[in-house]
Amino acid sequence: MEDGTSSRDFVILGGGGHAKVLLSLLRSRGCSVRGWVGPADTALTGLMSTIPHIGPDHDFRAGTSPDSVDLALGLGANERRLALYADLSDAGYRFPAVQHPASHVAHGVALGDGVQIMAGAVIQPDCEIGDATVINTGSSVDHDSRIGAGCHLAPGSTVCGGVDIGRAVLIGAGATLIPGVRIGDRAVVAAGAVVTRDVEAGANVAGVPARALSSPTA
Ligand code: JB3
Repeated sequence: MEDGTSSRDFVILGGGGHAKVLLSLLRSRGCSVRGWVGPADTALTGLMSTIPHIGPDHDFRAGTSPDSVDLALGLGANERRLALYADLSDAGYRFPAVQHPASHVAHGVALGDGVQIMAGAVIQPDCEIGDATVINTGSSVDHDSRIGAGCHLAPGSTVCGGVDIGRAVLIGAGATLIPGVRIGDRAVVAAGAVVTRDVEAGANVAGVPARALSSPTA
């Protein structure tokens, strides 16, 4: 597993709140961060203003060869993060999985490229985490669960054992998924929901127990 200790400099895509948490993670691993890439009108705050703005995406790509840096996806929005990941990895850029030192990843866990495991997160044995997925602050994924590409488990969410989550799914802060449930692609589980039954692709569910708020968009 990649632990963020690559010898290449990192460059962070995005300069908002998620990028800031990622910068903090990379610093905690002793990684060198060259700067961030994205729209020039991004309002920087606090920690983000301690690294240079390299420029917008096209300037970065024109000026930086894929084998000279490692990239980190500093965008919280699932579809945009996944699109940037696909585009830049097709162009040959590398996205190492990164893990905060105060997180725990157990034996037999498979991490895709660009996976981010934030402080306090726990992943129990034999889970699979897809490319460009974020396991955010203090969330947990229990044994034998499978999470697809481009998902976001927001802070404090709990995924029990043997859960299957599709692609580009958002699990809101503090939500709980009981053992064995299946969540379809692009579904949204609202903060604090308790999911006791399978959720269809594109559905938006909330409450305790969670119920659909809208028709699936799939
Ligand atoms: O709840 C938590 C712990 N984190 C939230 C995170 C998951 O999502 C956080 O509180 C925010 O709500 C949100 O963070 P994020 O993604 O930083 O959102 P925002 O503050 O809106 O910033 C989006 C960033 O993406 C900005 O820095 C933009 O510059 C950048 N961005 C947007 N489009 C892009 C592009 N960057 C690049 N390189 N390319 C783009 O096309």
